Amino acid sequence: MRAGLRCWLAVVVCGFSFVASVAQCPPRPQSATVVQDALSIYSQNGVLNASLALGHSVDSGGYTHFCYKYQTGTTTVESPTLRLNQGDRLLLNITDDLTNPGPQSSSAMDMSAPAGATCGDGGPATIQSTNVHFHGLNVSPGCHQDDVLTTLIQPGTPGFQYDIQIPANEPPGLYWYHPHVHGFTEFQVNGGAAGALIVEGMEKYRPEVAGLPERVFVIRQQFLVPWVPGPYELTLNYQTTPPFEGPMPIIQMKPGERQFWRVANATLQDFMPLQLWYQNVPQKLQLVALDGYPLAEPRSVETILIPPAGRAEFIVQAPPPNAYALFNVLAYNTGPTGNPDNAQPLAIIQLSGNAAAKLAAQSATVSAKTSVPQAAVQQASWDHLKFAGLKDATPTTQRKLYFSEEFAGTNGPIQFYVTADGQQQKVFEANEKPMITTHVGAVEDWTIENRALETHAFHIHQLHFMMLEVNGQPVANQDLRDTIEIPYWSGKGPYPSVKVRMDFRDPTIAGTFVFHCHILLHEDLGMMHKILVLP
Ligand SMILES: [Cu+2]
Repeated sequence: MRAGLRCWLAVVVCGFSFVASVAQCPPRPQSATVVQDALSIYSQNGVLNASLALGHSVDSGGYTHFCYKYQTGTTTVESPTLRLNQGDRLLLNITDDLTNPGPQSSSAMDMSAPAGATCGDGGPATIQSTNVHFHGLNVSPGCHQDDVLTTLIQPGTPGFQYDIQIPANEPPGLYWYHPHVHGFTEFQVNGGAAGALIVEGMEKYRPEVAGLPERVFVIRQQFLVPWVPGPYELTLNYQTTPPFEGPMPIIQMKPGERQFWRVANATLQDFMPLQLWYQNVPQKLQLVALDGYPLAEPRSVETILIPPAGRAEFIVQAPPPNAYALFNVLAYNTGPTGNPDNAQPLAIIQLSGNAAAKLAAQSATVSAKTSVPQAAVQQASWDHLKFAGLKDATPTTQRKLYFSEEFAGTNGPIQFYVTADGQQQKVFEANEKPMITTHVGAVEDWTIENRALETHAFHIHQLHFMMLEVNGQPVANQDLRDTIEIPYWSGKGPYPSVKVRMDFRDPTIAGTFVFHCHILLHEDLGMMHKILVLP
């Protein structure tokens, strides 16, 4: 982030009046208490039927909160974990309760309404509009499913019904949901509007996790002033974390216990190398899935890098008694024009027998879900899992894309671009024609370069892609990902790149959808384009 852009944004944002609104969001957990998982809600008889309302608050520190409110009895909770099985249907009703959510509805920040078809309430996209993206799900981009291009939900309307068919061959794992109105995604995700979605059945592909107590951790980020990269906090299941050592969220484990951790990076921009330190020594983690796709083989690692929007699922061994145990994020260098992603602890891990942990537990109960017993697990066939056989498929097309940035005018804002090679660099517009057109049945190898002095995170909707190469070298593990970091260019030498295989063989995903950088500021400023998959 260069100074020019920061100043421009400060003028834009600080020119708005921040209106203190009625607190709509439920209170968030106190810092330095026992971390609890979000409430899980489950599909029943093949259907998960739920209603969420998007609300807004400003906390005592001035941080703006956005929240997905879910009513359970007389209690309102935030961002429940949606749990479905392969082949289930998700009926999700979303209402928009936003009123004066910060920058007042200003015509300067209204984005043009999507041209052509509209889905939902229509009208202009403003700071008060919302919609939902189901990140990672290999589902239709059509209206009422995972359509972020034409779906707009406006305040004061009856709401909007999502009706999503989870494919029978959907990879089991951790996905997530968040708003995706172009121009305002960062603002709403910044405030915390993000939740986990789990397709059950990991133990059928990765039997290592069968019988283990399961934890779902969502790491979120909040800038003090959205759009102005500056002071921010990371939160772990909505508990603020200290930027340095200090009172921190407490994760409890039983002595000798192994737990199955499912971690989503729901930050706006943070590239997170995660580690577990026991007595200052990084521990081995057994990685079993990335981006909601089980690994072909589990992997023993010390560091798990999750780019913004990525997920990692791994097995953790409890620390020995009296060990000082931390769940840490390491620093990550995003390059000369990137944001500093600093090292900090996310939580302290305490054995549930410890006196301090007992004390903390008096006010809170850990809600670890115990997964199905090992004996009950039937192994499923990998041959039927989505994207099976992609490795041996013959690509029908090769493409090259690149990320780039430039100043526009004297000391003006940076422009952020993602471009298909041979086309003109331009920022995304709602009414643009697709930058790439392909068809159902295609298998394409894409080389994506980073020509900017800043790391970017490539994401495409509706499908996972197979990792083939990094910087021209074959990767050791051909993982299936939906979001991948592409490190910054140093200013000389070849551009850093990844080569991935895109699978358009499933007719479910026919339609128009997007690929973009998942640093949400970049996405909002137009580092995104459309792809059309013809039936
Ligand atoms: Cu970016």
